[in-house]
Amino acid sequence: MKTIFKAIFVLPAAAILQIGIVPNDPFFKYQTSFLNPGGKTVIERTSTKSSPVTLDAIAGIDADITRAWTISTGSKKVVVAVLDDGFFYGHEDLTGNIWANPGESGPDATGHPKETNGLDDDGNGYVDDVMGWDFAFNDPDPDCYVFDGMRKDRVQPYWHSISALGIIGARGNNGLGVAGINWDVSMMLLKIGAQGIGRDEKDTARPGRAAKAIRYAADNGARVINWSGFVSDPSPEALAELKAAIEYAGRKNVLLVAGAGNSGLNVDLPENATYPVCFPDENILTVAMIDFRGELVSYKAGERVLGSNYGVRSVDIAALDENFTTFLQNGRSSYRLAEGTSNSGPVVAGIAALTLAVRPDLSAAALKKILMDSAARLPALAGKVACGGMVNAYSSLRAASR
Ligand SMILES: [Ca+2]
Ligand SMILES: [Ca+2]
Ligand SMILES: [Ca+2]
Repeated sequence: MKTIFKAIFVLPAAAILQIGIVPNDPFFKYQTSFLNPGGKTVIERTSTKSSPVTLDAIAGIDADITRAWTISTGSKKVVVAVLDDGFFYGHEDLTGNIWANPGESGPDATGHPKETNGLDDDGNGYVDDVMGWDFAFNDPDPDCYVFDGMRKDRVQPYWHSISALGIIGARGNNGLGVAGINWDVSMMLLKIGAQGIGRDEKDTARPGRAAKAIRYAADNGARVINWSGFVSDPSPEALAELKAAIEYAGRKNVLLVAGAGNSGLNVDLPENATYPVCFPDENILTVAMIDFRGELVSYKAGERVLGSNYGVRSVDIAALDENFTTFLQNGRSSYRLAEGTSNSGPVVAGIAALTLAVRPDLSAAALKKILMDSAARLPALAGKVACGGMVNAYSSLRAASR
């Protein structure tokens, strides 16, 4: 029996922070995005060396996860597809929450494992797709070990996706690492690019790979897709193909959650449009990022002002971008504070999945409405994001439970 304890603490700021279930994961104490006690909060940037950062935080500016856990800690039955550039699925705190395609698992008629028998056992058009698929190299292994484009003689792991996986579904209350929003979940891994592709050169194939991946997710049981990325400079044909795939997913009740982007722009303006964020489709939920004071993230980089993209027509909701979660360092499991809308998006995707664990019958439209209607309104978000608020897991699960 794993230890779970409940408590309500009175805070120095005289505010009463309501705390639900606190898991036993050792780095949960740094997961301020899940439970923000407010005040000067010192946390570590990484798990591997001391590099403390002091947060000037306001109590309750968080995703209210610990109270949501009093209602549900997730379900393996909920499948979340993650689109990214390759996955370190061997991370110590992620194994166990990676999707196992039931049609490609277990022994086949001749006793060979369906996972590796070279056959398309479930007839879905993909051979041995047990975790998902690598749409970049067209093979069943969506791994993060790729040619880096500059030195083809060197193979190195790529890390971008790993924080999304940890936020959505690091194993919770297992006495190790961090807790994901979903202690239990099934994460389908869909690799749509690789380091070296689409970074230094125009990656014209990326929208097509994303479209295929979205259709795969919709056809193979995913209810939520997280895409912490975008397509840059796509052709009209490529955009149309991508939009058609998202509409297809919508007809299968799949919600696509996308980070709004980190350029600090009003993406409602045509010259700033970015995709998939600016598609009008009802089954897309787009996510801005806020800091621990509830302000839209904005900072100067030289002469430029960067930060969260926004726009009341194109951007729906906000979440904290700074999440202490899983990381990959020197090819090994580690943990660190991750930033950007690549990480605020997965907070919302994770809460969408947790909400479906409570109410699996929700349509994509109903799920999106619950997430937006139950968001905690913040003054800084008025006129910036459609619902004017930050996602709140407890309120979402309560609304879904009614
Ligand atoms: Ca198959
Ligand atoms: Ca097989
Ligand atoms: Ca853990």
